[in-house]
Amino acid sequence: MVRTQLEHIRTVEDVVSLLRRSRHLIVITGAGISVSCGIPDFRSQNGIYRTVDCEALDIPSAELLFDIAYFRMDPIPFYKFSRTFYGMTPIQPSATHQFIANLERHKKLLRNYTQNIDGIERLAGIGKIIECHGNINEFRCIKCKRRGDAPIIIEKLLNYNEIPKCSCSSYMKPEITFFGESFPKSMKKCIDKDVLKCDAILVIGTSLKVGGSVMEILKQADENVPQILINKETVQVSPKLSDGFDVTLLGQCDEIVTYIETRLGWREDSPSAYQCNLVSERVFRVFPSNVETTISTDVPLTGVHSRKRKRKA
Ligand code: CNA
Repeated sequence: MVRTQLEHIRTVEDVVSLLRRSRHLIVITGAGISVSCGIPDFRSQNGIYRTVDCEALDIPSAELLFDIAYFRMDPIPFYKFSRTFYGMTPIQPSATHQFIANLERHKKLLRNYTQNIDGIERLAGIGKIIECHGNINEFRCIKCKRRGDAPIIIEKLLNYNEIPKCSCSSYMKPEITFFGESFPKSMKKCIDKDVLKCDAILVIGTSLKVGGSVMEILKQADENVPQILINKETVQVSPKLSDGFDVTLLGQCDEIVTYIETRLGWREDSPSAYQCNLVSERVFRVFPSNVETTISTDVPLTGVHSRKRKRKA
């Protein structure tokens, strides 16, 4: 059955009161929440898929970097590429990671299901976390499954360009779910349990294109559970599943969650430091009101918006 948008959740005010009363929030996150930490996402203008130098890495397409069959055949392009990532220190959690940690502190978080592999949620102190696609800072042999010593592997990769191998002479692979690999069964069990309890779903910084893992949450949740999107661009859930998010808040996720925190009284700043403009029914753009800046979106927004829009002070 197709889920229909809820009549009583349609404005920013509704989202704020929802978060005020919510006790069992599921927060689904994606690469967008780590972009301000300096880690590009997959599909944005400056994302990995558009910026990776395939020629230099000697791969036919950027998607193959995270393809398990390709990795088994030749792990060198992946490790060459990921050196940049491992070399990034120190990484600080974004305002959005902190927001999720604050939801947990205020006893509102049932679970954060992240598709991210950067492990920043742990740095931010989020305890109720499921890393749906694993963590790039842990390693295991692709053959004998022996665990690798991460600090040594990373140090040798960065300093000597050494591709990590196991004592059985097979390659070590970071414990992330590559395309072509299945998701852990434990995650499915957790989703099955959590969807029965959750009272709202917040989706932040993801195109939802990878599907699989987190789409199960949206599929299985009761149709009366509110679904809110916070993202730089609109995101279409399959029309077979739903006629859309109840409310969409467009903009930089760090700015939107900061605004929400001010409205919840969790911050000193005044809520009037932000503007919330109606874009179309149930869709709002949130941004700091004192900043004159250019908003860049990767796709034209429904109706009135063009690719680049000037913010008014
Ligand atoms: P994606 O398909 O690249 O989508 C990212 C979404 O975030 C897009 O819709 C963007 O518009 C949006 N976005 C980007 N920046 C912001 C911002 N500042 N504020 C609000 N929205 C923003 O990536 P998904 O997460 O949807 O795809 C899941 C993949 C990406 C998983 O398999 C991850 O492992 C993989 N990934 C993870 C990381 C990481 O761990 N940091 C980085 C890159 C890719």
